[in-house]
Amino acid sequence: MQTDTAVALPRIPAGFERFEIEEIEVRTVRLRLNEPFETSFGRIDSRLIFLVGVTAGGLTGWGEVVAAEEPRYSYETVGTARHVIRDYLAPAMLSRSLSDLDDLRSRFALFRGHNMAKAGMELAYMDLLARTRGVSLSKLIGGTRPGIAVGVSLGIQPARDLLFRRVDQYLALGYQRIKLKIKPGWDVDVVREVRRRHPNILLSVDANSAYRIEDLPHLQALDEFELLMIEQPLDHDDLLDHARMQSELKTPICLDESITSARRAKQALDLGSCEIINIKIGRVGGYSEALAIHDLCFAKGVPVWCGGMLESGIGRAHNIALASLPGFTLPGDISASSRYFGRDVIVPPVTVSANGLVDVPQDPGLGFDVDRDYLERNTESVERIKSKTITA
Ligand code: OSB
Ligand code: MG
Repeated sequence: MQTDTAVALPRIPAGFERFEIEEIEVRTVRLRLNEPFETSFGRIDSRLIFLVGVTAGGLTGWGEVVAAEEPRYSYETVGTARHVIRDYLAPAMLSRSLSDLDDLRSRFALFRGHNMAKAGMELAYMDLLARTRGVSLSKLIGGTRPGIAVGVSLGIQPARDLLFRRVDQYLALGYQRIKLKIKPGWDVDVVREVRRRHPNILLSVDANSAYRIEDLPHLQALDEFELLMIEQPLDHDDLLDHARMQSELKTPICLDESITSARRAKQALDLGSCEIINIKIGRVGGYSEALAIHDLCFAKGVPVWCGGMLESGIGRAHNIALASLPGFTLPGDISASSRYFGRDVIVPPVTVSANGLVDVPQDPGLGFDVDRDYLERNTESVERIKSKTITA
């Protein structure tokens, strides 16, 4: 039996507060992307950002539901999340006073799935809790890093030269790791050329489930490029074929889509389906599950890193707090606000230093102000949910 080194991880300290949630605001805001983002499942030019604001005692906590408009990365969409929050999660949150994160988690556990919707609500609650206590979110969850290492995720480009230029541009900005989206027809040759141009950078690829186990011989061609990892080569819900593939591949497999809970993470590690895990708070249903996956991997010495979903600054600020935990030893997909949007919903925007670090804010909660006027001007829909009454 493996004996894990005992590690004392700081966890959310118990408090005495009980929240009477007064209002839950559910808002969608359209933000144009600076440049279209293309993956193996399609191309988008804007993000319909889904924000949740939870108010109690004169303070508002903010969360973001990372679901996209179409069910491609995940079965959840903006539409399903709006339905599930309005009809199930918000009533559960408002039904009686709230004692702690575990109380909220157990109310939501009565409903199956819909992790992104649940996470949006948990995020808002955690920001509210941190603001109420006057501590940063990072401090609240036991973060230890003053700054986090970041990389950039580069979509499939209309032409190779455009990709090579993007790579140079982001390296010049200081990003510590380049991740290339791949799919059949945009993979080995592209990666070979990027590696030839940059023999020493941290380089990884993300397939978003574009391959099948039969493609193993093709993907083995990537082994010579000393990639940091190949992310999610096979189906979104697969663990077994990933384990078969990992046993034949030198390049570490990192799972993204397949890891939807701490239990799935443990099963993936037991099976040998991956050597690295990408943690996205939205995909796993919120902080409680993200922290559990972090702790599991930390105890086993499995590296984790924080994934991204082209979030607005609100979701990004939560990612920064999460990535300040000690087990996040690889650069995250947490780029500067300007990599995504002309203007972000938070002030100040997220910036990346010349050595590829993002500062972890020390101010209470998310540590950024929400630009409410800008939100208002770009809002597509807003609902305010109070106990049992929904007003537009
Ligand atoms: O697979 O990591 C992914 C964006 C949307 C959906 C899935 C993914 C991504 C990214 C972008 O790779 C990461 C980012 O926010 O910069
Ligand atoms: Mg991914």
